[in-house]
Amino acid sequence: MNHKKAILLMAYGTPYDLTDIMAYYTNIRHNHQPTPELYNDLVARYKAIGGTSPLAKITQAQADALQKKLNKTFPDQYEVFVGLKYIHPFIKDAVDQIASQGIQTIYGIPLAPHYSTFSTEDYHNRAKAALAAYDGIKYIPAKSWWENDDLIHFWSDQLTDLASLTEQETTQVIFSAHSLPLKIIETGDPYKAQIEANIHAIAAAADLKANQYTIAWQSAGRTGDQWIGPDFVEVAKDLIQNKGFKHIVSASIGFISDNLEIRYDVDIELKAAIENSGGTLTRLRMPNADEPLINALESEVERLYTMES
Ligand code: FEC
Repeated sequence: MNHKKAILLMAYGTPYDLTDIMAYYTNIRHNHQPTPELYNDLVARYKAIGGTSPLAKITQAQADALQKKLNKTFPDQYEVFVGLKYIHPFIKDAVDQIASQGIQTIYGIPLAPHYSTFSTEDYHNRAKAALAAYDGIKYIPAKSWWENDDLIHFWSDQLTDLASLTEQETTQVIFSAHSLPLKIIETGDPYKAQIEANIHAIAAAADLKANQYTIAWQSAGRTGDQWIGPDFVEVAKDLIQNKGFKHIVSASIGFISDNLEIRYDVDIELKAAIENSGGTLTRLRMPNADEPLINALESEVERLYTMES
């Protein structure tokens, strides 16, 4: 038996190169191949950001940095694993690896800080389904960790540093998170409420007044559903074209990593819409594998340890 505990970091995953896109997209669509139009549209977005997303490297860097930090604070107690939702190494692969090492306890942490039945609960369900093949491995899930002070201050510190910009009457901060189909929220899912509470907490920490920021949603999927809105591109255009704003600060607080939704949806699509309307865009940095994010993950490990004991 192995006395260590496994930290299973679970993330979305991203194609490693253009040839992975069909299988990846088919997995996202619950085993239905995308139409040629949808497929070509996604390929074009990856090509526009250089062919691949930085997400794969960042997810691994987050795991490596957390392992290093845990080794220092709690020597010989934790082993960090990565399991992905839509591409290898899948969550099941990571669970199999953990089981093969004789580890008896897993702390499951989604690399997405807000809880949703659609996103984070699905990570846990995949881990639990894989664990059904093994007896006696304890699984302790992290529900949501957006309230972590290091993470809140990661965002608010950047806004404080931009005070000379955000205090101008012609500047508006747009906070955004990934949209979800409205039908998910209507079942009582707390995702939207958590995102809004997170935004108000960041704004309060940065001393923003209510008229200095707006909440909007980004990256709605190409499905027939109605999604949570308003969409951040429409909001930004309206602020510049109709409300007298000139500068937009984008804070994409629903994500922790640079990925396609940041590099394409914000850096290309949102930027073009703003500039074509006569405005300018400043985007806040993402947490990636920087110290505040790794501190937040370590705090989550400590919280799960307390819950377990
Ligand atoms: O390669 C990259 O860097 C992008 C990775 C990526 C992340 C991500 C995060 C979230 N998504 C969420 C919800 C949905 C829903 C659908 C959906 C579809 C896509 C498609 C791609 C994609 N997502 Fe994603 N998402 C990423 C990538 N997502 C590609 C398919 C093409 C497109 O629509 O753009 C609709 C499909 C469905 O119903 O299943 C809904 C949520 C998150 C944030 C939480 C998390 O990271 O788990 C919510 C990163």
